[in-house]
Amino acid sequence: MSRLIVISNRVSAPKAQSAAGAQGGLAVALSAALREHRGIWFGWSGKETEEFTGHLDMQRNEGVTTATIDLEQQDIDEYYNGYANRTLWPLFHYRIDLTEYERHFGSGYERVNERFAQSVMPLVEPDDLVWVHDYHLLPLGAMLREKGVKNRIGLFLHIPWPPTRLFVSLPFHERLVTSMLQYDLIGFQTQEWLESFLHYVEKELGGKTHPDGTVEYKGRTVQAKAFPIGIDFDEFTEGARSKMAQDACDRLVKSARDRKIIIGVDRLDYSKGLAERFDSYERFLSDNPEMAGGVILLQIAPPSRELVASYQNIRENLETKTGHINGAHADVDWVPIRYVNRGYPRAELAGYYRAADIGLVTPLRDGMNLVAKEYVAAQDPEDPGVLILSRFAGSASQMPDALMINPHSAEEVSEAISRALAMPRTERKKRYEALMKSVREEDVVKWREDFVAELFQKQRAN
Ligand code: GDG
Repeated sequence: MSRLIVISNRVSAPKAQSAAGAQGGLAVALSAALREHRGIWFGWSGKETEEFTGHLDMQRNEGVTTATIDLEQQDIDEYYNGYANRTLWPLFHYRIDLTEYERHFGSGYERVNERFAQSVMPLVEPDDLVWVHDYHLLPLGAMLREKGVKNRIGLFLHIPWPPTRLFVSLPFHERLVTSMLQYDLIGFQTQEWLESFLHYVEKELGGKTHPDGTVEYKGRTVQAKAFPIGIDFDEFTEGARSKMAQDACDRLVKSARDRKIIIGVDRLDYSKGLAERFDSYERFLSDNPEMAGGVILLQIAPPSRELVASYQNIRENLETKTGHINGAHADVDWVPIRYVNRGYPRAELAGYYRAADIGLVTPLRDGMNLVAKEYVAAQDPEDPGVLILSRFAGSASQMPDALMINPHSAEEVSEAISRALAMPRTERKKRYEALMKSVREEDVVKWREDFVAELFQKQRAN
């Protein structure tokens, strides 16, 4: 078995992940992958240094070797808070209105990718498979190639790939995608994002693409393919059976005092459609006055990327909305929205999912969305809740038995809430069983194994 070198923006030690906090889906998925794989996880420590030295901090933690570097303040501003989160993230989530096209972000992004390449080089041995993650590091493979790395290198993109018409608004888009074609394998979450990428390569670069995702470009052959990510099913369901989960479930049910519970769990991010969700919930309350006092929405939303202005705006906006909705609809003994800006340990979260009659997952655009899968995995098989899912989440293509909605339509979401609350147990069970099958079978282990097997198979062709 080849050794695996995983490279991602941040490395988070497995231990830290069981603690409370806003662990993104990426960290959760990678720790699961690395626990069982002999290998190294390389990335930024999250720390700042006066002057970049490339010094590697190597640690071994619960079977995973991590190697991290520190970055300079300017690196963090331009690469992380700049190009990654002010340019690529909004653009790839179809929000060109929020996308900032600053040249110095682009040069900082290239500089940091170069620093990653330079620092990880000494760790790479001839038979290693190198697996790069996400939009922070799109040109890294090409930079490793320039330094003579001949290993098989794969990229997995956790977020959507935007339609060509939006993507071409990015200055130097050709250069970015040409560099990506130095990977051997490029993985996307869904067929839809894969097709957008192939469309771009064909229309804008004049590459030749085949129905199986093979791309031919200037003498190189690259494989592009969809690998839908899943949850760490065993770990998650074990947590869901724990005492901590049971206590959390009991606590929430007790505090709800026979009211129906709707749950939302999301990083505080504009792509998650939180403002639209709150509007839809208000629409539901207005359309169904008899439900006043009979339902609560628990929204758990740990803050993220707080140095980026659009994230400060969404936070303010949600605070205003919550205040407005609660002010307009609450009664002395009932508050319609419980809005919580903090993270909880995973097992506790599982308990809250289980207590909820509805899982409300309404992103405007999402690469996959693991919360939808976690909600299903946490349900009581004998009396499961109902998943309401945005058709714009990558997970929608694997979860057709959810109540599918358009998150932009408050009416549609409001009707779905009514339907879910009235749904007979037999229908809930039927839907749950179908959903659970894909959540169980298409889990993070399968995702990792499929990607690594495909990468291993690909003979480097250049
Ligand atoms: C990116 C893509 C893709 C949330 N609050 C708490 C908490 N979380 C955990 C959830 C879930 C994870 O964070 C969020 O994952 P998502 O998939 O929903 O979203 P992103 O963070 O945007 O992840 C996404 C993913 O990468 C994987 O490829 O699915 O499309 O955007 O696991 O449970 N965890 C804990 N406490 C919280 O309060 N412990």
